[in-house]
Amino acid sequence: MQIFCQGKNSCHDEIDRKTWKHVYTEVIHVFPSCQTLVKREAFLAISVLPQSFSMADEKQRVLLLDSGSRFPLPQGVRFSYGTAGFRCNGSILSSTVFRAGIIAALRSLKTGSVVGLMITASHNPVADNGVKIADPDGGMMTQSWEPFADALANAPDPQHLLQLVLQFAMDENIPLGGVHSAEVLLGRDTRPTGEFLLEAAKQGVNAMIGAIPIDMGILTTPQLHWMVRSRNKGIKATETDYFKQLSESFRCLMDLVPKETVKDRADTKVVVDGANGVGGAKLEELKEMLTGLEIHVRNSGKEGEGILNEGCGADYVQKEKVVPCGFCSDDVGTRCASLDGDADRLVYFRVLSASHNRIDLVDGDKILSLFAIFIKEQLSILNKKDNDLSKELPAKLGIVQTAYANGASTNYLKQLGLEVVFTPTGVKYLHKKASEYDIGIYFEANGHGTVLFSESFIYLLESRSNELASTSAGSERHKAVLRLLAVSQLINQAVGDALSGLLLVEAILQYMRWSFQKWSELYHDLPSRQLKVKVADRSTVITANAETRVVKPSGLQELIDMETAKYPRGRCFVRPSGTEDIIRVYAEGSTQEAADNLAKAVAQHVDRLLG
Ligand code: 16G
Ligand code: ZN
Repeated sequence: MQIFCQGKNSCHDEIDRKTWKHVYTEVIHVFPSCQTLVKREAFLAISVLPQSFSMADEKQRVLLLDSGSRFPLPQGVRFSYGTAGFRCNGSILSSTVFRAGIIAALRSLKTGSVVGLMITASHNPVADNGVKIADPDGGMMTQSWEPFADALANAPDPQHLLQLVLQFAMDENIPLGGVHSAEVLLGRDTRPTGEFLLEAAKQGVNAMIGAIPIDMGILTTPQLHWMVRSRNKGIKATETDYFKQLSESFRCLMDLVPKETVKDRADTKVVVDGANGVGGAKLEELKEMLTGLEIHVRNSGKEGEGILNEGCGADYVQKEKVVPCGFCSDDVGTRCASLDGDADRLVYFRVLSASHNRIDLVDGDKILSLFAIFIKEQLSILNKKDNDLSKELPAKLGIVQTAYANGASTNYLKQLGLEVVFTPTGVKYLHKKASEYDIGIYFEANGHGTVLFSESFIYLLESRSNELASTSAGSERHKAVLRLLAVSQLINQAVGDALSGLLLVEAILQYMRWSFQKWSELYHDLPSRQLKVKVADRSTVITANAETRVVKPSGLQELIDMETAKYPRGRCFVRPSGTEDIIRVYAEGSTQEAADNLAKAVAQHVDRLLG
């Protein structure tokens, strides 16, 4: 070993990290005929180790090089962690998933907690797949690690990969070589490429000494996030526990529906489009544990039922505003819901005319409004003014939306006296903002959202519940506290979850005695239009103010303002997609024609400037 360094440094300890590359090159010249790539790489890595590195460190290097060589980077593709992890055609994703396994293991080593790795491409076509990492709190991986994730995913060969890992571990103070142990929970949806990508993820985790991959099987994305969060809180976290928590909190909410309303309660039947994905199958299991709700699943993903996300699912229904496959004229008037491929999005709809392919859509904005009304009502029952001020429990309630929220929904929520704030598109932004409140409700119009309760507020609710149970059990105030606690149990605290969202919607509709129509007519959406523009480089568009203003290229925002001013109630913004190589244009106006024209005019400006 030392031969290679003689004449350079007499002691390996003195080889600075920065000179490793130089030594690599040199060694490659000395031994151009090593038998195999793996052996040569492993040998090289060991040969440049400072003596202070232990055998365990050496083993780690050999392991990374060895396993890295089994997952070569595909040619001509650049991977980017994007809004929701890496995504592309599933057949070329194994090197990326392998590397995501390494990142997840490092994240677990760094935090000393369990993390998650989910293999899914959500609402995208069946041939696509993707991978994302869940942090110990069950939320998305911290953004500060995204540049490292991007670099690792694109490392051209095992040596670069090794170097990146070693450098990052050093920068982040992550002890390697098995000093600490790590655990990564792995989940995947029903995509055909999921199984072989799972194997790549396992090998990625196993490439870090001390890290253990735990295969949790086929899951919805929110189930995996829930499991990670629960495991780190010391709560039982199997799928059975998940179903138990959902069904029990749902029963609790249903038991608290005022009895006098039972006779004229809302319809208890809901038909659910499972997008031929994992959500449909899970809902079939969950529904067996529920009482007071009749769930019928279509597009459940069973053999012969149809293709994942093709002509069905939440994304299709919300974007196209048409009847999904599997639904027909028999369904006219029935309350229906759509999940996306990995069941983290939920929208509702009612078939108006199957022959004309018309639906009445209730999107994420209206689901948010329903949740907000219910929670506000429970808080006001709880804080009803009487002589005893000590019984009040003031809560900071916040609503988080993105620029895609229909303007009519924002007006409606503000008129209710609620605090509404905006963030850029992507769950990681909305979730973070919502967690700043005692109760934060966030939703994207596409149906991804949840209700977050702060730990301290849950603690206050629990102590208030105990107090009221002994002083005024069964009082309206007591029931309101119990309802809020049940909501915090039912609705996923880690990430938007279509299954728990569906149960909460159904329980609230029963409580309010609302028909679908009543809910749908809370406010009328302003007509809107979305367009995409293919551009040479989407990163040339930089936005500010939660994506509502363009900062770069200069002059574009002025053009948007000029076009928008032509339309009463006009609103328009453009942003680079986080998942596709395009610029998205969104416009609203008082008529559909106005929205269409505004979107078209702005799209033309974008195309002219950047196309
Ligand atoms: C991803 C995001 C979703 C966002 C969408 C925007 C997560 C889990 N998912 O699907 O929240 O609305 O990207 O896509 O964060 P776009 O950037 O292509 O418009
Ligand atoms: Zn999804």
